[in-house]
Amino acid sequence: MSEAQETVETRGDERVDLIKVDTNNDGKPDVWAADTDGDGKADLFQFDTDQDGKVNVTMTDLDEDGTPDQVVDGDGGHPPAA
Ligand SMILES: [Ca+2]
Ligand SMILES: [Ca+2]
Ligand SMILES: [Ca+2]
Repeated sequence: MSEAQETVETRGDERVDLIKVDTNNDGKPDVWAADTDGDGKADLFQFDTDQDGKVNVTMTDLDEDGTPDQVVDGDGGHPPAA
């Protein structure tokens, strides 16, 4: 983990997790797709790649065209709600 964590820009501030998946069935979600601006479409995607419950990779799709516009290590300043 780097100390100066990058922050990603999101479309809005009202995070709603549309998808939360526990891919390895350890009881903790490891893939998230969230809507931050209330339009019902996911624009923030996060992945816990080492299964410690903390996000390792964050992607935002600012124009919601399905292609990530920004990808950073860590949670990008947007930790998932517990
Ligand atoms: Ca959205
Ligand atoms: Ca992790
Ligand atoms: Ca995009």
